[in-house]
Amino acid sequence: MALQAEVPGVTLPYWDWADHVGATGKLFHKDFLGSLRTGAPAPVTDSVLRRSVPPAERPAWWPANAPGFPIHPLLEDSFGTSLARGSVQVSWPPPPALMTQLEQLVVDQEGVHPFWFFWVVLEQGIPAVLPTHNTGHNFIGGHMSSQAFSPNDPVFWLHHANVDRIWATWQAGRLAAVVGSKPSDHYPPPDQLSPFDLKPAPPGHRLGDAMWPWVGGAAGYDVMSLGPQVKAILPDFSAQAAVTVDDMLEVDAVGYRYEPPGGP
Ligand SMILES: [Cu+2]
Repeated sequence: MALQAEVPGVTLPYWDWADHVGATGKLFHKDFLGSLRTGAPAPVTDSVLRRSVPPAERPAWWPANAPGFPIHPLLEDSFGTSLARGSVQVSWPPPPALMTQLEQLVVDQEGVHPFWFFWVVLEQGIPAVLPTHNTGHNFIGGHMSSQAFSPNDPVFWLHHANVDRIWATWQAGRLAAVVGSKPSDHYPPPDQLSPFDLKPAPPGHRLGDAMWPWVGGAAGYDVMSLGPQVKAILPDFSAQAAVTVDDMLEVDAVGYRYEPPGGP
């Protein structure tokens, strides 16, 4: 809703990993996000995401004072100040039927909250069986494979919009499957430990945790190992109220509505 207030009708595209309608070929094209590369990371050589784009090739909406798409020197993480891509060969795309199964994993498994399984598979995937979020980063490679600085590549936002979409689908399925449940029931109880490592969820992953950098005045809370470097160029959010994971769980209230892959 905040975005729509700025630009009426604006939408956030997502990258349909399961590629129902040939998404990969449509996104990674010289007329949109630029081509993919295999092998060692190297600068993108087509599209407006090149370091320098000749004036005649800039689209009408391109900012008049932008010569191209340089990467901030503090955020290039050894990949250089031109947007880089390039990867080793990974298993991709994920099979659509397995993605559907993941979205439907909404009921407790012998007393263990299903979010533990859903979260791990959505984030890490299952090697050689179900590539998901992490593999998507490495499939693109270059800046996208940087844990801290992958948002340099605009495809990051389409990648994470798909994470959010799958999560929203899972949440809707869980609300329907667990009669009388509410959005906070999408999360494991605070005292439940991970069935994988018998530890609580890490900071930033728990229901009441503030979401960095929107942590308000909380001193010492910082999930970024590169915090000082990033903070030097970030706006200061400390005067704003903290935003918690719980605040963001009601996707309907936040104003998101997702079109199915391939369009309505
Ligand atoms: Cu990511």
